[in-house]
Amino acid sequence: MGQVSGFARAMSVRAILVSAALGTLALTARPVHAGVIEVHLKEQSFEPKTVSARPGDTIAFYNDDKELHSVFLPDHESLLAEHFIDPHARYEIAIPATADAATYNLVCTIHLNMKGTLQIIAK
Ligand SMILES: [Cu+2]
Repeated sequence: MGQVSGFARAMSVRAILVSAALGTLALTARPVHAGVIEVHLKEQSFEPKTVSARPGDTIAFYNDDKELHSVFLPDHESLLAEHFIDPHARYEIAIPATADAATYNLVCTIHLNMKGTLQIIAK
């Protein structure tokens, strides 16, 4: 009998420790808003066409096509200079934590009809 209650106590202590650990994880994860935003280059268009990102976020471009594409911000080359992405390859850029809210044209320099918008939204 004493053995059973000892076991039950050990289990409940363990449950408290686990929930405490999860609580700590949730607390430490919450202030970090940085995320990964996926943009697909598919059938010669950007999906989504308007990409919204916050300072600190990462944008992952995926070339889903069988042909070469590029990504380029002509108005903001220091953030994204022309970069070619092979078929089925991926390329990531990080939006600096200090970036200002702004809207930029996003283009593929190979396909002139392939246009999108990168919107950096305030934190
Ligand atoms: Cu293209």
